[in-house]
This record gives sequence, C-alpha cells and structure tokens, in this order.
Amino acid sequence: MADETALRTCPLCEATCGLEITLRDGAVHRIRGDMEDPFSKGFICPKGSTLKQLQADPDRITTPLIKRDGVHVEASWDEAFDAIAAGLRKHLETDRNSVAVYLGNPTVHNLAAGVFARVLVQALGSRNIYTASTVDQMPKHVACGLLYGAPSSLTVPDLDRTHFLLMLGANPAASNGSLCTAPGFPDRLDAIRERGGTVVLIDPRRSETVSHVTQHHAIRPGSDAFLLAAMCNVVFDEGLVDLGAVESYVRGLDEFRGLIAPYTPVVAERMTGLDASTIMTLAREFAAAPSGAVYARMGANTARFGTVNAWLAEVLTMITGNLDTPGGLMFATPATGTPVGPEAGGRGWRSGRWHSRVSQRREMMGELPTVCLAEEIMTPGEGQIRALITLQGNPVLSLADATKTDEALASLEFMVSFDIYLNETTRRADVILPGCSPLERSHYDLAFTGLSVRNVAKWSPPVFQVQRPTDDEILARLALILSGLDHRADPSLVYDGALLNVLTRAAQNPNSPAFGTDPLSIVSQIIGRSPADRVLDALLRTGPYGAGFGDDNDGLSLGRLMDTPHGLDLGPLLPRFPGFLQTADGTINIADVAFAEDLRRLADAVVETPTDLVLIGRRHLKTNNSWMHNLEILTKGNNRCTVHVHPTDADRYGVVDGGSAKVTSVAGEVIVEVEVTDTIMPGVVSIPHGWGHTYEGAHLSVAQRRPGVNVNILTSTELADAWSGNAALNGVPVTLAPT
Ligand SMILES: Nc1nc2c(c(=O)[nH]1)N[C@H]1C(S)=C(S)[C@@H](COP(=O)(O)OP(=O)(O)OC[C@H]3O[C@@H](n4cnc5c(=O)[nH]c(N)nc54)[C@H](O)[C@@H]3O)O[C@H]1N2
Ligand SMILES: Nc1nc2c(c(=O)[nH]1)N[C@H]1C(S)=C(S)[C@@H](COP(=O)(O)OP(=O)(O)OC[C@H]3O[C@@H](n4cnc5c(=O)[nH]c(N)nc54)[C@H](O)[C@@H]3O)O[C@H]1N2
Ligand code: SF4
Ligand SMILES: [Mo]
Repeated sequence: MADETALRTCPLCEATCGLEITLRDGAVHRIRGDMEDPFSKGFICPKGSTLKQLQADPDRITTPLIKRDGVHVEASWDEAFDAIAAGLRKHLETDRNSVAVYLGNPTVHNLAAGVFARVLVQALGSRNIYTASTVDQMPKHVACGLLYGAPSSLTVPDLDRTHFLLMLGANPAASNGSLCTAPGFPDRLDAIRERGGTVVLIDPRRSETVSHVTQHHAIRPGSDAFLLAAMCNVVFDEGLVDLGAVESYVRGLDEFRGLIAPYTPVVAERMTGLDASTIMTLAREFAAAPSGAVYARMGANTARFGTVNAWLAEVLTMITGNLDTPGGLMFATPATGTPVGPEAGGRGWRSGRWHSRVSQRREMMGELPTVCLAEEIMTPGEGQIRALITLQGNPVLSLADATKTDEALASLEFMVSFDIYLNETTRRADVILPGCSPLERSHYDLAFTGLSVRNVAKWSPPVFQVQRPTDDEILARLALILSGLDHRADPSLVYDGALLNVLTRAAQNPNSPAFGTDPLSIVSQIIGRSPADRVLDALLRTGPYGAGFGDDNDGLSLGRLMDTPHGLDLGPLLPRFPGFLQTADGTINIADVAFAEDLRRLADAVVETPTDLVLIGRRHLKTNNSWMHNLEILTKGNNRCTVHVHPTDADRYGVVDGGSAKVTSVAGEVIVEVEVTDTIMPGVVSIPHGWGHTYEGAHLSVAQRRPGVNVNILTSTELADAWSGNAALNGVPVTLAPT
C-alpha cells in the first residue's frame, strides 16, 4: 500500500504546530513539521513526533475499566455506563453539590471536550467545579476580567511586532509558550533582537530561554509585584505616562499612583534582589521603546501575589501606551469567538456568585479553586463532595498537597475518570472511560486561537477512526446521566442542544453574520461528520469571519477549512477596543477595589522575614505535565527529576551533586537526587512537576521504571493567591538535608 499523508495540528502544548504525518500499512510511520502550515512553518519540538509512540503505547487504555475488589478489570461500555449511573444516582438525587468535576489541562486541547464538557457541567449543576486553571493562570483571568470585563478574553503579547518584551516567570524555550500561542516561540524571540528590539527575562533561574534574550535578571521568587510596581512608579515619577490608544477609557490613574507609591525601586531592591538602578533603567527603557509588552506567565501567576502580578503587568503595559496596539498587549480575534459591535460596554464580570464551603473561597468563571478540592471532599457536613468526575486530569500529581489530594480521592464514595491511562489519579476511579487518542479525533483549537499571536484557523480530521464510542459520545452519555436520563437515550439530545444553543445565540447577536436567522431553518446547512465538528461549523459560520448562511461567500465555515488543510492565516492581531471592552461602564478602572485590597497583603510582605530557602518548579522540553513519561523516547537518558541547588546552598546544607537530599516543607517531604548548579540563584531550589510515578495500582510500565518524585507532596494548599485562590506552586518555603 502506498504511503499516505495526514495533516493535523499537534494538540500537546499551546504552540499548535502543524504536523505532517506519514502513514504506512495503517500505522504512523513518521511525523514531521508541516512546512506549509502558515503559522508554524515546519517548526516542531521533540514531543510532536511522539504522537506515533503515544498511539502505539500498549499501556494506553482502549477498553472501559471497572474496579472490582480493588482491581481494575475490563468491562463493556454498557456495564461501565450502568456502573456510573448507579454510582452517581444517590448523590444526584440528594445533593448535586456532592458531585464534583475536575477538568484537566488536555480538555482544552480536545475539541469534543471544548464543546461538550460545558454541557456536562451544566447538566450537573454543581457548585463544585474545579479545573487546572487554578494551578495555572487564574490570576490572569481575574486581572483581565476586572480590567476589561471579560475574564476569558486574555491579552497576548504581540510577539512578532514588539520592540520590547519583558518576560517574567516564563520559559518558552522549554514550554513553547503559554497564554501566547506562537509556534517556534524561541525563534520569534531571536527575531525581536534581530530587528533591534529588546527581550528581558526575569527568572530566579538562568533557564533555557536565557540564550534567546538580551538581558536576564534573577529575582527572588514571589517578589515580581515589587518589581512591576516600582517600574510603574518610575513611569509616573518621571512623567513618562502615555496611555496611547486607550486614553479615553482608562480611569483611576491617581488612585493607582497612590496605591503603588510605597513600592519604590529602593523597596523593590530589598524584596527582589535586583538593583534599584537596574529597575529604574528597565522602566525608562520600556517606556521609551516604540512598543512593548509585559508577559507575566506561570512563575508569576502561580505565586502568592499572582493576581497583583497579573494586574500590574497589564497596567505597566497600559501606562506606557502599549495596550491594544501593535507591538503591545493585544487581543486575538478567534474565528469561533463572539462578534462584537463598535461600541464599548458589556455586562462586566461577576465573580463570587458562590463560595467554597470550608475556606469560603470565591467562585470565578463558574469554578472554585483547586486548593479547596481535598478539604471539600474530606470535611463532613451538608454539601460535602462524595463523588468526583475527572476529565483528562491528574490531580494526584498536579494539585498542591498531593498527599491530601490522594487521601481525599481514596475517601470518595464514587469516582469516574475519562482518561487514556490507568495512572496515579485514575487508579482511584471506580470506572475509567477510555478517551480517544489525539490522532483518533478531529481537531480545532477553540482555546488557543484566542491566545494566538496571529489570527489563524485550522481544522484537522481524525487520522484513525475508532470502533468504540468517540469522545463526543462518551461526554454526551455522561451528560445524559447527569441530566437524570438513561445513558442509552439518544445522544443527539445533547448534540442538538449544543448546536441550537450556538445558532440561537448568533441569531440574537446583531453583530453576527447569522443575526435574525431562524435556527431551526438553517440547521440543515450545518456540515460535519462528528457532532463536535457540526458545532464547530456553527461557531465558524456565525463568528467574526463567518460565512453565515445562504449566499456563497468567502466567509469562514468548516467546509472552507476542509479545503485549506494546512490552515488559514487570518492576519496579524488587530486593535479591538472599544467594541471589545466589556466592563459595565465601558471604562478600564486600573485602581479596582479588588486590587487595592490585595495590595495591603503586599505591604505586609515587606515586613515579613524572608524565608531562607524556597522551592520553585521547572519544565523540560521532553515533558508534558504529568502524562507523557510513559513514552520511552521522551524519558530515556539521565534522571531529570532532580533538585537544582546553588553551590553555596549545597555547602550550607551539606548536600552534594549526584547525592540525594531530603526536601521538607509544611506539607511533606521527598527524597530526591541533587544537581548542584549555578543556573539557580542562591536561596532557591527547583524540582520539576509531573513526576512521582510510584503510586500502587497505576499501570504505566515505562514511567514506573523512572518514577521521579511528586513535587506536589511539598506544595501546600495553604499557600495561595488570596483573590483568585490560585495555588502558589512557586516560592514554597522548604529545608534541605543530606540523606
Ligand atoms: N508543582 C507544580 N505543579 C503543577 C505545575 C507546576 O508548574 N508545578 N503546573 C500546573 C499546570 S500549568 C497544569 S496545566 C496542571 C496540569 O494538571 P492536570 O491537567 O491535572 O494534569 P496533566 O498532567 O495535564 O494530566 C492530564 C491527564 O489527562 C490524560 N490525558 C492526556 N491526553 C488525553 C486525551 O487525549 N484524552 C483523555 N481522555 N485523557 C487524556 C492523562 O493521562 C492525564 O491523566 O499541573 C499543574 N501542576
Ligand atoms: N515541555 C513542556 N511544555 C509545556 C508543559 C510541560 O509540562 N512541558 N506544560 C504546558 C503548560 S500546562 C503550561 S501552563 C506552560 C507553562 O509555560 P511557562 O509559563 O513558560 O512556564 P514554565 O516553563 O514552568 O516556566 C516558568 C518559569 O518561571 C520561573 N519562576 C518560578 N518562580 C518565579 C517567580 O516567582 N518569579 C519569576 N519571575 N519567575 C519565576 C521558573 O524558574 C521557570 O523558568 O507550559 C506548557 N508547555
Ligand atoms: S511545540 Fe507543542 S505543539 Fe509544537 S510540536 Fe511541540 S508539543 Fe506539539
Ligand atoms: Mo498549564
């Protein structure tokens, strides 16, 4: 049989690289970068080609598993769904809040989940919804929600046009970028410097990204807010404020100036470890640059002052004239987004519609912070979580305080997981529903097209068709059960509901090309082989570039994307204000009371005694959070799950390179191999996350041979960003001892 070629987008990280997959004899033969993908232009990292090994991994589950007498055994789909219906029934009938859902990171890389997970969550109607967002980027949602009115529309650094990129807590040379979709991110950093621009990296580690930047400054973990506030102060004090394109919308400048006034460069020097003079120069140069963007990511979000960091990153960009303008922080115009009109003004963002039962943490975007999950399971009383549904998530390795999380999962009355592995988390599940592999489903990036540095659209068909329920069907049947219906009912109930929902909203939106249409009469024009693809077609047709219905035109639809298999470039980012400004009064209040309150905690931090040693994380190019260590090709070689220790700390604590050390925090302790390196600043140690494949009952034959340690045994649910409840995974106080 002749070789065949399939094109698709890599769904593993946020970079969305185009892949060219060669198929031979019905199996993947080779995977390379797609040179004709208009966005990634052939770029691919070492993980992209491992979709071949993932597809062939004998440990990947393809048959439902049910736990019988403590052991997972294969079952039929009907048996599995029957067991789920039986396991959830009592809880659904008595208290819907007693059933929780945890949505993991790969749900945002899965079109079916993007379309149907929300339906499932709505069908459940529980307050106990948790996602990986609160071990990741919730502070950024909060900042954008409060400033611009829509927490899911995030600003993106305009990487390809900026003259000055200030990066805090990001390591794109390993991560390939986050909340900034830019395939070949390091090359794009090099291009900034090649066109005479500046890239500054603020990171306690001299990370892999350092070779792509103009300057690197080490910073004490958790102190970014002091640096950013001090830079804002310099901009005010030296008369450099220029609001540029957003001048007529911004309010609260004087209050803001008053709020940050105490955090001068001198205070920042003491807190961050950067010289006051360096901070002042940075501020001046950033303000003077023709354009500039502050990009504060993971290290600055998963910190005790995550929300303040995220807010100050926006404001520093704004007061230097760089918001919503080329080269600054901009908003994408995703093809599946809701079209907006020319006028500012929306409903604003409401959060805190409910609070967690035990710690009274606020709801944001329909979810509660994951630092509450274990205590909500373990604390008796009305509303206690007794059953959990995990969708593509591995909380035992990913959430703060792993020991507590695992104990909590063990104490549940019922748990069901939608996953592709029997791993550290799913071993606790009573039923595991095997999802499709990335090559077994169609793909479109609903999330990342909204975070891209160019507007793009690309759809890929499945490379392999499964002979078992697809992700669409699995999620729909779960939604049927949660709606109180028989799982054998026609899943079209769920599919049609989601489709009509999109069409109805569009018909009511005067800015949509489908405004005024009758949803029931146009539904016949929707195409797509799978239910999720049909919803995608509806979103594309009714979106900002949409073809609408009826006359032939150049607008977007699924059919148009089928004709452009390498993907479609829709151009550079465009200014979106005022239409995109969705605060209730159409202004941007940079001194919102939420931020003002949080700044008081920053004041307290100034008088705290600095901790002797703190822990941060790190990523490696050949990892993907917790779940790709079962692929030999990515894990072979030296042990990567080591603790990085600066030589002076190694001497101080008596640990040696290649030896092992006990690392202890308030939450727990781990024993881990030591790597002495001056790439990390003194007073800081680093251990990567996603390791610790030691839990009995999991079946990961490759990963278990090189298990590493679970760093989240050390992180604590007590350490969190106050406003967003996001876990502070970085800056954890620890001690070190030789073993
Ligand atoms: N200490 C520390 N902890 C961290 C971080 C850190 O930097 N430091 N990073 C945090 C961040 S940013 C994130 S996003 C979270 C991630 O947290 P999670 O989303 O909870 O964890 P993942 O490791 O992404 O696990 C994904 C799960 O989905 C399954 N899966 C993968 N692909 C598929 C698929 O195609 N279909 C199905 N059905 N299942 C699939 C995997 O087997 C695995 O069980 O971890 C967080 N935890
Ligand atoms: N190879 C690979 N790629 C991935 C992932 C993966 O696991 N592996 N995960 C994906 C996911 S889910 C995400 S969210 C993204 C994350 O991608 P990024 O946002 O780039 O995050 P990291 O790569 O963890 O880099 C965070 C950096 O912050 C630094 N840091 C720690 N604490 C602080 C601090 O207090 N202040 C400052 N300024 N810096 C600090 C760390 O030293 C580290 O270099 O990566 C994605 N891409
Ligand atoms: S950078 Fe991300 S999207 Fe690109 S090939 Fe690697 S894992 Fe896939
Ligand atoms: Mo993440």
